[in-house]
Amino acid sequence: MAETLSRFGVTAPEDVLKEFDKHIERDGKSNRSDVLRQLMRRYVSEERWREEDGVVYGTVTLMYDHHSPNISKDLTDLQHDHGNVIICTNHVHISHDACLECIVLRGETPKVKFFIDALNRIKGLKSLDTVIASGI
Ligand code: NI
Repeated sequence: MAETLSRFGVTAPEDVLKEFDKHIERDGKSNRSDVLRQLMRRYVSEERWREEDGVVYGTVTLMYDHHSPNISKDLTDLQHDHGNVIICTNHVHISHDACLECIVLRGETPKVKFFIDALNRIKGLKSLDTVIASGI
């Protein structure tokens, strides 16, 4: 059966759109819609675990400048408060300023969710990427 498609409008900053198009062209992707559909599917699958019961496993990868005010202390305090869902943390000093941190998680969905939501509220993170596996 054919998929029913819906059309919607997207507003984006010009510089982001310009770079988006540059990558699409470089990667030989056919158009913006294809890439957006792919990103939407990934997002839906990434967020699905939040509605499931039971134990989930995954990682959170953070990038930040450790000179950013309070960030090192905030990250350490938060991880000490949520030790029950953290299996281990890998910290790599990428350069004089930049840090990469990968936190491996295991725990009941609400506890993992609570930790990730708290991480998202930490000021100064350059990126935060979550990969969670559920139903395994
Ligand atoms: Ni570091």
